[in-house]
Amino acid sequence: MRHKFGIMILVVFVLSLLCTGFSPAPVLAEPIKLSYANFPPAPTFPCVQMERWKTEVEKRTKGKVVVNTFPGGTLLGAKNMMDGVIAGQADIGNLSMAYQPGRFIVTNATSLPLGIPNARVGSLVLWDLWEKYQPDTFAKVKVLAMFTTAPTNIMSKVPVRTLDDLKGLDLRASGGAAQILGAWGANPVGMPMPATVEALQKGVVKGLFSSLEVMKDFKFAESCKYVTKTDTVIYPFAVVMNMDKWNALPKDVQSVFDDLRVEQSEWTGNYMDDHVKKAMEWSVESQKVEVIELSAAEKAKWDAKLAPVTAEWIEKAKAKGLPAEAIVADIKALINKYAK
Ligand code: 3IO
Repeated sequence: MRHKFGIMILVVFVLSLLCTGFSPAPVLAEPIKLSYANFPPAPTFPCVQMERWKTEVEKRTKGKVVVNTFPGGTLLGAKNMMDGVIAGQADIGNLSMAYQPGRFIVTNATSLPLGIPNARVGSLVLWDLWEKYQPDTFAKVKVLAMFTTAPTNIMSKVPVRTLDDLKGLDLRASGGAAQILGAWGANPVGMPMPATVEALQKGVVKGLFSSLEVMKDFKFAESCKYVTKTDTVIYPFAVVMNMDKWNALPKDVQSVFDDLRVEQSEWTGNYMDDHVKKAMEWSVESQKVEVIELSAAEKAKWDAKLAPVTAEWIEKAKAKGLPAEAIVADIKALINKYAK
């Protein structure tokens, strides 16, 4: 009896081996489906880069991975992106780090006034900085990309030609960019970018301080007829993935995602730089926007107001136990490296 049972087990074992061996499992396998949340509307740059990433991933994994994208805050909003991804409400999420300045202290140091000249350089600098310091705040997620906007400028309903024009002016900005506005004497009003549309319509703010591609992508040129060129700080962004979902991916898929990280970050920087040019051509030609350039003397006054900003950040970051001077020195060195 025992002997017969043993043979049965053996037969079942051999049969099951044959089955797995001959079944066309890879062809029949369901694709891995990943959700990707984003906070602004589909035509804006964070979503354009999301669609580009989706296309590349689906192509490079030969259909093994399918990415479902959720623009416009339909899955997660601007301020709960990081926590939502950690909790698994979305598998992947794109966030603007300026909305939680205290949470992303190291990476937000890229929005100090240190002279990042464009989004391509900003994105490469941010990536390297993150990789070097690997702040704890990202310990619970897999980082898939980091990029920055182009430098920020003032978009407003009233002309801003001098620091006096700026004094007490309500302008929308977040994080490091808001601090810059404050140092100039304006009144920074914090809110995520998508909320700015209504705030401008209702007159809650008179303009905003951000990268200029939003003039076209959010149609801000229809109400903000003035742009004051300051080319000051950037806004840093991150794309993060739920850690359990990352760990569950097959190795070959992980390699595709890993290989895309720097490429995607630089691609987004280049897209942004190019798109700012196109958006401003449209704004000037079809929306009659006036571009105000500060005179050298006026610019010197604006720059002087920013002189203490970095020193103050260093003091605060040091008090929190961060190697603040090294972080600032690294950012400067990386700007030199990539701006050449
Ligand atoms: C931004 C955020 C969402 C959509 C387009 C955008 N262009 C520049 C930004 C950065 C910014 O101002 C912000 O609030 O993160």
